[in-house]
Order: sequence, then structure tokens, then C-alpha cells
Amino acid sequence: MAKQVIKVPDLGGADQVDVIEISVAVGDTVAQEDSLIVVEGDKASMDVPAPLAGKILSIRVKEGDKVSEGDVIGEMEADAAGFSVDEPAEKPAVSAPVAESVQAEAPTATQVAAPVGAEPEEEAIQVPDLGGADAVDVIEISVQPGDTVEEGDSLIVVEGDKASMDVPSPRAGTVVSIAVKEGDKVSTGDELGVLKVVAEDAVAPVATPEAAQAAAVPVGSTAQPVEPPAVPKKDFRLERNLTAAAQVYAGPAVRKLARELGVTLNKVKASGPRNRVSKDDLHNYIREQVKKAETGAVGVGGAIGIAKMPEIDFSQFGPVNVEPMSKIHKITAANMSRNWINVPHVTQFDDADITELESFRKSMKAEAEKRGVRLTPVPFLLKAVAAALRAEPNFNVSLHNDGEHIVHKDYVHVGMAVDTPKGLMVPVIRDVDKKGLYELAAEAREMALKARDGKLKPNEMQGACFTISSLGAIGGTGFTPIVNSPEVGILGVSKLAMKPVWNGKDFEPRQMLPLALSYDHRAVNGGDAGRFMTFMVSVLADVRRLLL
Ligand code: CAO
Repeated sequence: MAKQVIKVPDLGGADQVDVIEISVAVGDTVAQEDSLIVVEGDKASMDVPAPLAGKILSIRVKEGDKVSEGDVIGEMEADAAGFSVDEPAEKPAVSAPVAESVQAEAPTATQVAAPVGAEPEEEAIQVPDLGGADAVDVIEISVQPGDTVEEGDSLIVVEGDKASMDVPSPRAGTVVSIAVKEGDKVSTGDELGVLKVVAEDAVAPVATPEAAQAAAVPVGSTAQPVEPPAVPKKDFRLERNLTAAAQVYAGPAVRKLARELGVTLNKVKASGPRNRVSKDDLHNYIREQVKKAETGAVGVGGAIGIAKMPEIDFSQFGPVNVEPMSKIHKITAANMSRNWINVPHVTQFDDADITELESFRKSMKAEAEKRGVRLTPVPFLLKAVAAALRAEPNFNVSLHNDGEHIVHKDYVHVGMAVDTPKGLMVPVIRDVDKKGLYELAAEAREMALKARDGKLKPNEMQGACFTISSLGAIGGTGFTPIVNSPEVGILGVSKLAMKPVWNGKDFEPRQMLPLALSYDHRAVNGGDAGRFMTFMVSVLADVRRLLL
């Protein structure tokens, strides 16, 4: 097996480029084209691939070194009769880097039909000469319509097999449109977008920076070429790093590997110079994720995380019968978990003295029945909740999806949890604040029946501002309901009980209704909840106020 000296290939004219990553170690076995080192010039980085398959015998460079074409990178032992980079065989020893991308000056995007004149003109911009590469990936759009760019500012970043490169703006101006998007494939000459050039910058059509410089003659001037205006060049790689989390500093091989493994690069902790993500970083990230998956811990910020539910075979403890969950049950389970995990819950408790309300309700029962409705405590609770939502509008809100706004609602629709054989359903009674007690009683009953018969339409279960969950007819002294997000509050009602209440002189038997108000502490605070609950309790205690 032949020992081969590996040398830095043609760098497209660039000299003294930085070695920014050593991708292999002595003793590693590599396939032909595997990245050995990554070098970086002024405008692009590129992998230097193995010229042939074999074993790495030595590495003569280290991160931070500067290398030029022909410098020795190391030695390797070829797997089979191969070819040496010193003695080119039929196939070139090192594939030409895509787009000849490590260059002192990367080619700028090509202007088409740049006018000579003082008025700002729109110019089509084309993908420049990519050094023979074809159909390279657009991996980043660095500007958007309306952005002002200087000559040389990055417009897009493209990535071929071996290198990524910025496509810089040929001129200073304003971006009118960008005709490509991330994931597109582009080739030399493809339309990239439209640039409106600033008047004083207007020049004749050019294709290269050199030509641009030669042509940069002030309008109105004659033959003498003058120095082009000094446009500060930027390091776009660094700038991208600093301005957008999604724009990660990584070499093509690392990007390719990340794509293959389905890893989002901006989640990977970078350890390289200038926060560059290396292959080792990627491997470490994957090791970490696998470990987490194996231990069942999903990261929630702390060291412990949420442990995965263990799989248990219950038949080992006794006879069991396994049956499928209903669709409603599955949806409820998923929603409950989502709301429980996402919503920071607080539950506030109080007892409402509904002694008067109960005597009023009982006195009205016969009349209600004549009208064909059952007057249970639920319509009174609906009415009290509606009044409280109007009195404390901070409860009649939802958090906006963007996480930056609160949606205030000027309607009062209330959901009512109904226990059905198929699972929990929450029909919504609309405009509760505008309806009377009999109307609410009739609608609540109709909705409960529809829910139990499985006849609720999707729109009859949407749009609630708040939910009431009444377990009063079933029993219990209290429970902590889960907020039905995106609503921010839910009232849990337990069983009415006769309790001794101190009236200042004696203990008096009063009919007390236990209430539990759970709320989303991201949207409302304890003060809002305290006021809401106090209002509820006071209107339920004084039925005249409720009817107002
Ligand atoms: N305390 C004592 N008795 C109560 C009461 C309370 N808090 N609330 C209702 N009752 C009484 C009613 O007055 C009625 O008795 P009368 O006929 O003598 O008046 C009896 O209990 C039965 O009421 P109901 O259940 O038929 O009707 P409702 O209007 O009280 O409730 C509904 C309707 C749909 C809310 C209820 O049937 C229901 O499904 N509740 C369960 C909700 C649920 O599952 N919540 C949990 C969600 S989270 O898992």
C-alpha cells in the first residue's frame, strides 16, 4: 500500500487561508472525498477532501495555521493502488472546490443592464460565475426587500458539495426583490433578484469586481478612471453569526452531516473559533440527545427534566382487560397534558353563600317547569361568571400566539364541561351576558343533551372565553380544574353543603357552594383572580345583584 503525501489543493488563487478545523485524527480510516481539514479565506470556507480512501498516517497542520496551495497537510496510506496528489492520475487528486470559493475576492452577483445616469434604476441581479459548479443550494437569504446594501454585502449564501460562499451585492443600493428562497438550487446566470441602485453609484454594466472598479467613473467624467469610493468590506460570516440564531457558522461537511442526521444546527453548541460548529460538536450533541432519550428525560431547563412514563405490564399483578380509548378521550388526554405543561396554574378557593339563591331557585322551580326548563344552579353560575368577566375584563383574554400580545375579548361565551359516556365534552354557550336565566337553563340543558348524544357540531365547542366545570351533582368538597387553554380561567364547582357560618353573634346554618378558580398565571395575576372570585361570591350571595 502506497504512502501518499497530502497537499493543499488549488485554492482558486487564494493564499494563506486559515485552517479552521481538523476533521480527522491520525489512525482514522477515511473514504475518498471525506473532509480532512476545513480552511477559510476571506469570503468562504471549504473542506479539503481526502484524495483517496485510506488511513491517516500524520497530520502536519493544526487549527489556526495558515496554508497555501501545495503546502503539506499530512500523509496517508492508500487502501488500494491509488494515485498521488504529486503524480496526478486520470482523476484529479482533489476535486476542485465548488465555485473556486476560497478566493481573496469572491465573485459578486452580476448586474444586468446597469444604466448610466443619475436617477435610481432597478437592476436585475444574476447569480455570478460559480466556478463551474452547477445547481448549488441556496442555504441562506441574507437580505430582504427594502434592505439597503453596500457593494460587497452578502445577498445570499450558496452551498455546493464542498464549500459554501456568500454571493455579494455588485453595487450599493436597495433590495427591491429576491427571486430565490432557501432550499432553491441556482446556477450561474439565474436571476437572483432586483436591486435599486443609488443614483451617484450608477455605472455601466459590469460582471466582476475588477471590471466594476475599472468602470467606476463618476457620471459626467470622461476617460480617466478614478479610484472607486471606499466601501468597507464586512466579514459576512461573522455578521450572520451575530445577527440571527438560525444562521449558524459551520462548514459544508458539517452542514451536510447535520442535514443527513436531521439536526437543526443552531441547537448545537459550537466550540470552534468564532463559534464555529465542528463535526465533534455535532457528534457531542447527538450523543447528548441519545442519552436523554434513553434516560427518558426531556430537557425543560433543569438538570432533572420530565421522566418518561415507564411501560408496565399490569397483567403481572392480576387479570386485566385492555380496550381502545375513544377518540374524544384521546383528544382530551392530549389537551390536558398540553395545558398542564404549558400553563402555569394557580387555583384560588372560596365558598359562596347561596342560601338566598337556593330559596329563590326553589321558589321558581315550578314556574320554570311550566316553561319546560329545569332551574339548577348551573344557569345562575353562568350568569355570575358572565357578570364577573364583564366586571373583571382582565379575565376575558387570551395570550396571543406571538407571545407578545394579549387578546381582549368583547364577547362573553362560556364553556360548560359535560360528562358523557364517550368522555368529557365542553359545549359553548354564546353571549351569556345577554341572556336570561330561563334561556340559559334551556340552552345549558340542550347543549348537555347534545353532548351526551354525540350531536355537538365543532363550532358549538369553540370560542369560549371561560369554562365552568360543575361536579356539584356528583359530589366532593373541592378540586383544582385544568385551564382549557387558550382560555385563561376555569371555575370548578363542588357540592353545595350546609355549613355553620359566624354572623357576628351566632353560628348560622348557611348553604355554602365551594368554588375553585384556576387561572393561567401568565395572563392574569393573583389580584385579578382575587377580585374575580370576590365578585362572583358576592353576586351569588345576593341574587338581586345577579338579576340586574
Ligand atoms: N351542589 C348540589 N347540588 C347540585 C349542584 C351543586 N353544586 N349542582 C347541581 N346540583 C343538583 C341540581 O340542582 C340537580 O338537582 P335538582 O334536580 O334537585 O335541582 C341535580 O344536582 C342534577 O343536576 P344536573 O347534573 O342534571 O344538571 P346541572 O345543571 O347541575 O349540570 C352539567 C349540568 C352538564 C354541568 C352536568 O350534568 C355535568 O355533566 N357535570 C359534570 C361536569 C364534569 O364532568 N366536570 C368535570 C370536568 S374535568 O374532568
